[in-house]
Amino acid sequence: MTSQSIILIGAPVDSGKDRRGCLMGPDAYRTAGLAEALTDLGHRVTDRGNLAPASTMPDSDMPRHIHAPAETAGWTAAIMAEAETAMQDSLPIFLGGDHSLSLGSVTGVANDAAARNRPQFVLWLDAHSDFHTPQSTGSGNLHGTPLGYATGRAGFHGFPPVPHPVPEANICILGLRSVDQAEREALQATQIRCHDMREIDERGIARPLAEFLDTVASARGALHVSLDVDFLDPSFAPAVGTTVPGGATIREAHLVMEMICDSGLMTSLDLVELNPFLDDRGRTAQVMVDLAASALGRRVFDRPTQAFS
Ligand code: HAR
Ligand code: MN
Ligand code: MN
Ligand code: MN
Repeated sequence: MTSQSIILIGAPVDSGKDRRGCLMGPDAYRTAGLAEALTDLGHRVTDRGNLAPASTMPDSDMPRHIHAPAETAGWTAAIMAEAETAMQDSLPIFLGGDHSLSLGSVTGVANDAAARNRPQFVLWLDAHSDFHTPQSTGSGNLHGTPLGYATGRAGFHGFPPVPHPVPEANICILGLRSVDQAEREALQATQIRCHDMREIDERGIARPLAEFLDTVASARGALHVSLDVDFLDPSFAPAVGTTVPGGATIREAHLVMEMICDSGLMTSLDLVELNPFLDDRGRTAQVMVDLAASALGRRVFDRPTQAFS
């Protein structure tokens, strides 16, 4: 693949849930050699270091059970602004941090796409659909809400406005196996493409992905990829607070990344939910770095693109 300018943006967000540890994620990716792996592939890599949250005021309209809403709103503002800047001339990789990071990354890149008159698409690789609003979440954990926020659902009091919501039809979720009742009902009323693990077992992972990538290509869209550690089966990726058995295998995950790379469509990437406190000798951090490298050109052999449909 052609050499790209890549910006690493550390976002040690740990406020999207109760269990602590995701704040160590950016440094775990650095320790596992992310910048070196991408440089070895011929890319120009700049590490911007870690962001800090903007300061915000609590909003009394936020439901009481929401965990750390003002802190997460501050992160959202800071990440959104940084995403827009980074998109000017580079491919940003957001190093999480828990998945509430994506309240800022997805909306920030979508603002950039709107300025360029390009439709924004999102590929969500996750066991969870993360489509809650602050009113629908039972847990009160905002890492379960970024797709709700990015699509413009109401109720995010005290958070930055979302001037360019991502159209539901432009979102594809792969890997689902834990969806709350309120999310299921809301999702079923949308055009979001939801592919659960049963469908992936039956059809393979390549076909639904190829269909989505074709749509992105036809629309000449920008593609944000959000990779949650728990997309993977916990036997390969134990370092996440919300393990759900029955996830993607290492090969399924690499195939996804290799197909994304071959498509040439990816314009931004999140690596989220890594909790290094729960890792086993750094192996989950290493898997995530290897997957990012696959998405950006690491190959055994070059081969022509295959048809899957
Ligand atoms: N749906 C559940 C909740 O809202 C679990 C959300 C867990 N989210 C993540 N990211 N780990 O996908 O609490
Ligand atoms: Mn998630
Ligand atoms: Mn998840
Ligand atoms: Mn309000």
